[in-house]
Amino acid sequence: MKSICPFCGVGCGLELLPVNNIITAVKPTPEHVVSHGHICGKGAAAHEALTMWDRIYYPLVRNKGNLERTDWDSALDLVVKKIKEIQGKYGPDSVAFYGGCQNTLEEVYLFQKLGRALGTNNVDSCARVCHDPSAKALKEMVGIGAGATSVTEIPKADVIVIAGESITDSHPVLSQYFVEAKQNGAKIIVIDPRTTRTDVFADVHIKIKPRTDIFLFNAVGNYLIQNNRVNNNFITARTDDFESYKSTVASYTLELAEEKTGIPKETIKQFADLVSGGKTIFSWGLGLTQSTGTKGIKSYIDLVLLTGNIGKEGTGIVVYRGQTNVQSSGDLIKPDIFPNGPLNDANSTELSKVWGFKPPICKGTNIPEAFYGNEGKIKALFLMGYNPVRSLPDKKRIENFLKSLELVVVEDIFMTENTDYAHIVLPAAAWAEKDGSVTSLDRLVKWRFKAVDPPGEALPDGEILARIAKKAGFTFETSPEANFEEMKKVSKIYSGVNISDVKDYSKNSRYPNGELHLYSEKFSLPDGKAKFIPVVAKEESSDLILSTGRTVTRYNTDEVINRIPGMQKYIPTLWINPVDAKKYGVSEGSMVLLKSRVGQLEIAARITEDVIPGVVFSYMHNADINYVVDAELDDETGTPKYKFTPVTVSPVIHASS
Ligand SMILES: Nc1nc2c(c(=O)[nH]1)N[C@H]1C(S)=C(S)[C@@H](COP(=O)(O)OP(=O)(O)OC[C@H]3O[C@@H](n4cnc5c(=O)[nH]c(N)nc54)[C@H](O)[C@@H]3O)O[C@H]1N2
Ligand SMILES: Nc1nc2c(c(=O)[nH]1)N[C@H]1C(S)=C(S)[C@@H](COP(=O)(O)OP(=O)(O)OC[C@H]3O[C@@H](n4cnc5c(=O)[nH]c(N)nc54)[C@H](O)[C@@H]3O)O[C@H]1N2
Ligand code: SF4
Ligand SMILES: [Mo]
Repeated sequence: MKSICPFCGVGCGLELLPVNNIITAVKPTPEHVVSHGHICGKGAAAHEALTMWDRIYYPLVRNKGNLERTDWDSALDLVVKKIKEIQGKYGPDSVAFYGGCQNTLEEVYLFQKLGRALGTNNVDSCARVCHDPSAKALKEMVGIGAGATSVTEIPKADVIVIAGESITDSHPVLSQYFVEAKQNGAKIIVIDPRTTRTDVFADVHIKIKPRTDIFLFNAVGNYLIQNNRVNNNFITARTDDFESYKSTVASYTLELAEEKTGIPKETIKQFADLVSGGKTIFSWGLGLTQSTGTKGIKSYIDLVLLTGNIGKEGTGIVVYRGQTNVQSSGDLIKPDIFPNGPLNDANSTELSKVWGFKPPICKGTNIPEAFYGNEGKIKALFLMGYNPVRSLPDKKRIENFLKSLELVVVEDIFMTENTDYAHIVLPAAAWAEKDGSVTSLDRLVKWRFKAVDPPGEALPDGEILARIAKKAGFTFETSPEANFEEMKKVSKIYSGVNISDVKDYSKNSRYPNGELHLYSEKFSLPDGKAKFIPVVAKEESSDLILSTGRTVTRYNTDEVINRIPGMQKYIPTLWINPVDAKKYGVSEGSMVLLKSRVGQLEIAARITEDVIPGVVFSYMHNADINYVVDAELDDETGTPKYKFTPVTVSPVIHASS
């Protein structure tokens, strides 16, 4: 049975081999238009988690402190009764619906529809903590909040810039395209404060000081303008606001960039010469979104416009979106926008014609606003496939917030750290146990086909949401096909996607209308032109910064991979440069105390030149790292700046007994 890997946004095609309702093996599907018969270790082992003993088999309700088995009707009656009670007491916006990036597109669509049916726009997904800065910058500057080219264009580029992303860890199957690009003679520039495995592709590695990327990009922009290396025809014909960009970057000299970023100006010049010398693809990951945030991405997209590298073969923008379906979560479930456009009466009325009810038009609360700025407003949370107690920063604060709520509903496939805080737990069917589509990081929409039945009484998330809606007096479609078609009626970008192409892995089913590279003629903004947005770099300094990120064998909060036999052992470490190790008296393998404004942790030191002095690094898969990571939020999107927490380290000295 065909399926799409449930982990990262590459969305590799899998062939599942079930025997007696158990998937015994996974093979790659050669015909898939992106993965072409490649998968990584996570995809190959994905099925092994499905049969683990602590899948949730039955609905559970907390009674005198313990979660106890109940039946579906009682559990869902209670969900609706409690939500209504709380909304009756505190108003419709006292309840929020968050999650869904490991769900299908149809489930995400139904989830936001349910929240809105119950009278609130408090709907959001983990796209918020991940690539919302990318979506926002792209929407404002080129029109659509998604990558502008497909990954299959990578081998056609002369130059590829990879900023703040480790391909070989986070999107490993894309490595094939970089190998091909190199064989074709492409030059690859990596911008990252760490040496990751992605360095094997790098012709130039810009080992930048964290959060100084805007100094780099503005200086490159200024250098190109000063040396007349910009694409004047493109700028004149296809963009707005170049003059204000030009005057903003005028003070960013190569010398200033060298001082702030720690990168020799000759290397910066080499970067500038390369991106203005041939067909270039600009790509990025969380090293920008969770570090310099939306502003950093804007200053990077300015370089795309300056060099006219968009809308043609072998050029454009690739955004390494994270989870299997996070692209469509970002497209469809947001508290400040409907799936058909801005929150206003006209759009609400248009939705009511399809939905049979009129959604409210006041802005909802997003995830960080609820968890950090709540001031008692949110009283109940419905979490679907979302594990905030592990994934949000300042973990102590999150624990206290979850404890303070009157109702926490958790809909998941496993008992997780999150279910410790749940009043009601709803057992969901996992990816291979249901049908539905997902949208990959390059806008490719593909279908997953059900291969096995869910365990116990677990149900597909879509079915659970439709049952809740029914109990609250609404009629929702349950079939994924019907929901896909309904979604197309309300989301313009998806309206041209054909479900039979979605089900055929050899077809290009990208939205909108199968376009490989967007904006060949005009941008999706009112006057058809792209928009320069000038950005001013902020001065920031700290003796030691904690950065967090990924490794190829683990996945996010580790709740799923950790269940796979053979993949369970994992010893968290803190990477520290030899210079800092000496400075702080830390030796290889010894325990150090890592401390920030919000918390502390003891962790083993790994002394390595793979990280620059002034930065320590740890994998985010460690359940406790977010006790130390601070909750500084991006000013435009609220995305946490997981890559920049001022910390101290010191050797752990235990008193001898
Ligand atoms: N194996 C695996 N794959 C995954 C995931 C996983 O958990 N495991 N998660 C998925 C998800 S949800 C996501 S969002 C993606 C994320 O994929 P990536 O974007 O690769 O995520 P990270 O490893 O968190 O961060 C990327 C890089 O940013 C660098 N960086 C930190 N600060 C800065 C800075 O200031 N400037 C620059 N230029 N770089 C900086 C870090 O050193 C790191 O190497 O991966 C997806 N794929
Ligand atoms: N320090 C630090 N923290 C970070 C990051 C970082 O770089 N550093 N990165 C952030 C990023 S980019 C992200 S995306 C978040 C991820 O944060 P989360 O989305 O909270 O983490 P996941 O581990 O992906 O959790 C997904 C949950 O969905 C459940 N699940 C899987 N499939 C299904 C399904 O079909 N139905 C249902 N109902 N549940 C399902 C899993 O069991 C799991 O509990 O973490 C963020 N946290
Ligand atoms: S690269 Fe991503 S989608 Fe492909 S098999 Fe690995 S985890 Fe799955
Ligand atoms: Mo993510």
